[in-house]
Amino acid sequence: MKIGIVCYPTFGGSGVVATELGLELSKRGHEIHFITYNQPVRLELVSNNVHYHEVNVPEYPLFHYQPYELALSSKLVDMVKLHGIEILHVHYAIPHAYAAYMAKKMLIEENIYVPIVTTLHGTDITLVGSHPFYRPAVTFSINKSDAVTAVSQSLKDDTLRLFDIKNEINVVSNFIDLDKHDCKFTDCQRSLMAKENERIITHISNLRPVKRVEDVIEVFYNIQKEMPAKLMLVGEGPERERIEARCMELGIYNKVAFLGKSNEIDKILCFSDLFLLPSQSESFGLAALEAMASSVPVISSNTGGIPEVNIHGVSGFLSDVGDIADMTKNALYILGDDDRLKTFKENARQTALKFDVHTIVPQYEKIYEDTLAKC
Ligand code: GMT
Repeated sequence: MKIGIVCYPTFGGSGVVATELGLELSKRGHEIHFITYNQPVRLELVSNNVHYHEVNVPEYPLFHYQPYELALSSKLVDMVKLHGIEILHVHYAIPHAYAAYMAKKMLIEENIYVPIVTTLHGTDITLVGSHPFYRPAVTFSINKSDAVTAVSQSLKDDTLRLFDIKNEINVVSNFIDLDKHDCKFTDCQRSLMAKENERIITHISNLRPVKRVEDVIEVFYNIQKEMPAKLMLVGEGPERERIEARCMELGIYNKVAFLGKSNEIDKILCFSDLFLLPSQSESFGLAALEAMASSVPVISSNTGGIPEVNIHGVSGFLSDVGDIADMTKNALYILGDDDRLKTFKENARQTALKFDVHTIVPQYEKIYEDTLAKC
């Protein structure tokens, strides 16, 4: 199939999922066209089957807001015509599903029919999409998609609760390439991160308020009082300054490594003993799955789709949002005994197997085939 993929090219989960999906589909023989405003961060273009088409938005000083949706719709029309793209898969409803619908309508005028698959990722539904200013357009574009998927059962339930949806929603989980998380680094590389006797705790996110990074700091503060430990904070975002200030205030700044946007996540996770994800809301929690695939147990909040990924008492523990005392207790339980830690590490990897790329990607292929067959 010739598949057009529209996504955000950033470090965020939806862009990562879209990119990994496109790369895996290309390995399975499909021709993939990424259409977005920057090259997606994890995109490797050294492949005959993978193409990247940049959406440019000309700056016009009269406009307070530059019309990205318009530029995207036009680019989609051009790329479908030029490359014979058969199906468009848009990741994150806003504004991609809306722009794709406009492109589809324009193409129909030229007797070209391109169906649209929309994947809902989380904040496009829960935080942003359900805002009254956006809800009518989001509802419309979900209902006008030819197929809709959500990355967890929890997100499907939220979508049905928050919007008036007539379309069927298929749950297709986020996935992971387990081979990419086979720890292949040396102890000498670990020694660059921490001393031998120190436990390594990790958090990876876009440091937005929804991630509750302040809880990560509080839990880590409690852990390091009980045992030697280091915290790896990976990612950039609006909370960083506040978090740095809090680390200074608590006197733990020298135990926290602010690693920024890193391309070495596999290495960092390879040496981690525990992953913290205390988010306020999370449709799936791809970062937790990446940790688990690297054999890192997860201490997380019990919210959204996380319980579909992190299994309480097996791959880690779940606590109520903001329950720092419970998260600390669970973290110390896992970290406090070498044999127990080893068991949780093995369980984490085992639990991640369910989300293997080779199990999940065929589900998308089936949706494309069924959608094309209906048109
Ligand atoms: O919250 C993020 O890290 C970014 C956000 C995005 O839209 O890229 O992530 C969402 O999509 C991911 C991939 O499907 C999910 O794993 C995340 O749980 C989800 N984030 C939220 O729901 C807050």
